[in-house]
Amino acid sequence: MSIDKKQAANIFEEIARLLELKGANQFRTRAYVGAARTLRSLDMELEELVDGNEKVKGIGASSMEKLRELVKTGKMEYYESLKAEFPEGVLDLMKIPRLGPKKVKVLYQQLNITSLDDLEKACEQDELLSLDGFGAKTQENILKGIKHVRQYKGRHLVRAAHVPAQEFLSHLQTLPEVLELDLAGSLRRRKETVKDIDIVVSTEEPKAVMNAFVNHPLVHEIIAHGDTKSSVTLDSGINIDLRTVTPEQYAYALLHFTGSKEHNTVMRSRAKDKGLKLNEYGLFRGEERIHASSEEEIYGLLDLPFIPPELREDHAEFSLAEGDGIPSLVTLEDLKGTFHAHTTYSDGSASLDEMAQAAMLQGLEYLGITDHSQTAYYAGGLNVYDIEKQHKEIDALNESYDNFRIFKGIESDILADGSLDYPEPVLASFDFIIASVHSQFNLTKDEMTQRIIKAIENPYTTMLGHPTGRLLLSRESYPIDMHKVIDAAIANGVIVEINANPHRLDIDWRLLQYAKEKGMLTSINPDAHSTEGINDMIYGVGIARKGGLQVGDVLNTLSLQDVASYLDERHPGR
Ligand code: DGT
Ligand code: CA
Ligand code: ZN
Repeated sequence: MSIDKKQAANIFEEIARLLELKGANQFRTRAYVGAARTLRSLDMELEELVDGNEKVKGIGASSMEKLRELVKTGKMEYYESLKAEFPEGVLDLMKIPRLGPKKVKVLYQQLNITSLDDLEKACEQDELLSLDGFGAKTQENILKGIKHVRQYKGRHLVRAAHVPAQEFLSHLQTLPEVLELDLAGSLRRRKETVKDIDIVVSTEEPKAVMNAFVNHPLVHEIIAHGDTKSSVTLDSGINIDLRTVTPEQYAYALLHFTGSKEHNTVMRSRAKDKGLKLNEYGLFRGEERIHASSEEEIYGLLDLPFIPPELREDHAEFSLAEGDGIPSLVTLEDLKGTFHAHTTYSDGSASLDEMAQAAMLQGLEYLGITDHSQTAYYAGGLNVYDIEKQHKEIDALNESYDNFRIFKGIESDILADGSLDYPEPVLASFDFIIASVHSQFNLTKDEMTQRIIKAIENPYTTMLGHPTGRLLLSRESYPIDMHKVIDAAIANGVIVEINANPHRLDIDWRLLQYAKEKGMLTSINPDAHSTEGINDMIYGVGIARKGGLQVGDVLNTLSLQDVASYLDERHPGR
C-alpha cells in the first residue's frame, strides 16, 4: 500500500476544499493548500520525510502527523471523516471546472443540490439565476462542466490500467490452479481510456484462485469476493474484476467479457439468424451446447474469420470480415525505430545519448529527436545556436554508433498564421520536422483547420504532431475538421503521427479506417520526454491496430536504410 507524492498532495488539496465548503477559516484551509504544494515539489521520498525529524517548510506539525498516518496506513482518518460529512454527490460538484467550494456551498445550502443530476435539473429550470453571483453565463458553463465530469468520472488512462494488469496476470499465471487466463474488456481491446481491468481465468478450483487474487499486496479494498466473480480496488484507485469459469466455458466467457457490448450484440444477432443462441456460457442449438475451445472456433461457427480484440467495436470489423477480409495488423515487433523524442535540450529529462541508448535497448535502429522550437519558450524551445550545438553533438554520436542513427528533427510550433517556427535555412538543416500546435487553441473550426493545412503545405513539414491537441480525461480537442486535415496531409505527402503518449493517443483511431483507405501514412511516435517514455510506443500500436493499420501504413516499420532514403527524398533541400 504505497501512496505517492501526487496522491498525497491531491488529498491535502481536497481537504482544503472540503474545509472551505464547511466554512472553516482561511488560515486552516491555506495550511493544507501549502502542504499540498510542498508535497508536489518535494525532492525526497515520502517515507524519508515522515520518518525523519527534519522540519520541512510548508508542512506544519498537524499536517505532518496526518501525512505520516497516510503514508504508514494508506488511510487518513481526518480526511475520511471530513468526506463523510457531505453527501457523496456534493464531492462530484466540486469536480466541475471553475465551480469553487464557495459556489458549491451556496448551491448545497440554498437549493439543496446534492448531485450532478440535481444541478443539471436546476440549471435547465433557470433556478440558479435567483442566486447572488450566478448569471446565465455561469449556468451555461456549469452545464458544460457537468457533461465534462460525467464523461471522465471513473475512467483511467490506459497506462494506469496496463501496468497493474500485467502485474496481476503474471501473478495469477504462477498459480497451479489457473489453467488459462487473459485480459478482457476495454483493456484487451486497447481502448484509449478504460473504466476498469477485466480478467478471465479458467480453473477447476475457483476458491483458491479468488483467494490469491483478493490477497494480492496491491489490493486496497475488496468490493466483492465470490466463486465466479470478485472485484477489488487497487491502491491507485482502479478496479479489477476477475471472473473464473470452467475450461469448457472459457472461450465463450473470454469472447463475452472482451466485448464490446456493441460487438457482442452483432454476434448474438448473427447467431440468432442461424437459429442459434450465443451467451457467455456457450452457443446453443435448442438445448444442445456446441463446444468451442477457442475464440477462433466461435467466430468460425458464425462463418467469420477471427477478429482481433482491438477491432471489436462494431466499427468496421464486420464489413471488413465480409469484404476484403480482416487485415493482419501491425505489431510492436514490426517497429524498427521511432520519431518524436525530447531531450534535456528542451523539456526532456534525458540526454541525447541516454535517449539513443534506451532506443537501442528496445531493439530499435533509429530515433528521431524533436525538441521544442523557439516559440515554445515555456518548454525550453531551441534557438538557432542550440540547434547548431545539438546537430554537432548528434553527428559525433552517430559517428560512434554501429547500426544506429539519430535523425535530426524538431517539433516546430505551428504559429497562429500556420507558418513554422524558423527561417528557411534553419528548417532546411533538419532531417525531418514534426509540426504541432501548442498554443492559441481558441480559433474557430475553420481558422484552426486552415492554420494546420497551411503548415501541412509547408514543404519542410514531414509529419503533423498530435493533430487534435486533446489531452485524454482533461482537455478536449480544439475544433478542427480532421477529414480535411487528413485529405491535405495525403495530398502533400505529410505523415500524420499516432502520438502514443497515453495522455494523447492522437490521431483518434476512429479516423484511421478512412485515412487508410485514402492512403494516409502514419508513424507511431512516443512523444517521449524520458527514457521510459519510449516504452509508450506499445499504446500507439494498440491505437494503430484499432484503426486496422498494417505494416505498410506505418513509416517506422521501415528499416534504417529505407527510412533514411525516404526522408532524403522528402527533403526539399536534398
Ligand atoms: P469499460 O470498462 O467501460 O472501459 O469498457 P468494457 O467494455 O470493459 O466494459 P465492462 O467492463 O462494463 O464489461 C466488459 C465486457 O463485458 C463488455 O465489453 C461486454 C460484456 N458486457 C458487460 N455487460 C454487458 C451487457 O449488458 N450486454 C452485453 N452484450 N455484454 C456485456
Ligand atoms: Ca472494463
Ligand atoms: Zn507536442
